[in-house]
Amino acid sequence: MENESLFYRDTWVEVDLDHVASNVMNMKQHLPSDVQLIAVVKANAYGHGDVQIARTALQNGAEYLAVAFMDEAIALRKKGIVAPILVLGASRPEDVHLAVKHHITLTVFHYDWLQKAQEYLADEATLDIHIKVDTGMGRIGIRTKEELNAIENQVLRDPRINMEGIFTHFATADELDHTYFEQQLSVFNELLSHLKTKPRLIHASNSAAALRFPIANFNAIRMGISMYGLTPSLEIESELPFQLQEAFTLHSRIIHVKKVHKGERVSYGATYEAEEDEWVGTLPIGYADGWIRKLQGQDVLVNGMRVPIVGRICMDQCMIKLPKGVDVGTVVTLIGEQGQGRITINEIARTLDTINYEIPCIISNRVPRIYKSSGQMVGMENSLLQN
Ligand code: PMH
Repeated sequence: MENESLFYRDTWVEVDLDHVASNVMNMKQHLPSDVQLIAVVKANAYGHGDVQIARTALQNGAEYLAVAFMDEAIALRKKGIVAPILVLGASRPEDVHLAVKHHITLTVFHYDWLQKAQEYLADEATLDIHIKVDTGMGRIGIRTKEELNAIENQVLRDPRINMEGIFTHFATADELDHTYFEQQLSVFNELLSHLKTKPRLIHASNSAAALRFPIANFNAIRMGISMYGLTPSLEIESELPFQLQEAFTLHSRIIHVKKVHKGERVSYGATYEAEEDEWVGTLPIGYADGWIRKLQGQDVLVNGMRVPIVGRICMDQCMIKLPKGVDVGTVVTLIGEQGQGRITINEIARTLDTINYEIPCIISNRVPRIYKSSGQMVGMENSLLQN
């Protein structure tokens, strides 16, 4: 690896690809052998890095990839991924030629969209589609058998369009109460019964449903959050059929250490006042990295011990209170294990009053991602210095 492609600021994410591999393998083992695994790698693989996660998932049993929009799919193609990719969200009808060119599968969720897309399709083109059914998520998708029939008839008459799949999405599969999940499932089954031909792939389950409800497997599931080692919700954590292994950790190094005397202040607003003579360290991470101001007061790990962030978090830096003077360059773990200490993504989500999904997504591309396998660095992504 050339030095040019490294990074020059001491803040980085480490992604343990072995953990991703084991989560995928465990899910594969949990599923019947005829159920395919679609690895959801949208949003830069939930902040972990699209191509590395895609490759790891494909090498460990995933058959298909899914992203949110076409740019994400094209990005994966440009990085050499040849596996099938489904765009889960909306694409523009006028962009169908790009889907054809890059062998990207598009989601059809409205009859008018299909008609417009047909106008833009070249005669010799082949477009793979999955139909999206809205069974209660209320986001995108067709809702009636009339719409489904209209789309199916239109597709069957057009040799350029291959209806490869049909799918829906659950709104509450991660909740203890199964009622709404069951309602959605029966709406989906009812609509499926009106299809003239069953497409090759029928899928409904996200991680939570795939982990909990075999009845909703059909012949593929879409694995997102659990591939990254995170529970779909805290309330179902005790029900998980296998141990998930968190892949994403966040680290920095202390760049400055000083003694702050009693009464002296720290950071914008001068809101933090030292109650006694204290050691304060500065970290090169701030809200522009996604380490947002609401994390003031959150602990980080230094020499395996918890210490708090003090004063306001700045754009690129923040300060921590140290029990004693430590060396500049000391590694600080903001998410992950260090010695006896551990800070989980769920803990950060709790501090921010949000869900674990949001945490790796908000750590911005400004923070380089290092990839590890068997404890060794096997890759690196620094979006700032790419090309
Ligand atoms: N399928 C669709 C259509 C999705 O939107 C998502 C996640 C998944 C599968 C994967 O779900 P999982 O991560 O729970 O396994 N989508 C989102 C979302 O739009 N907001 O949070 C998660």
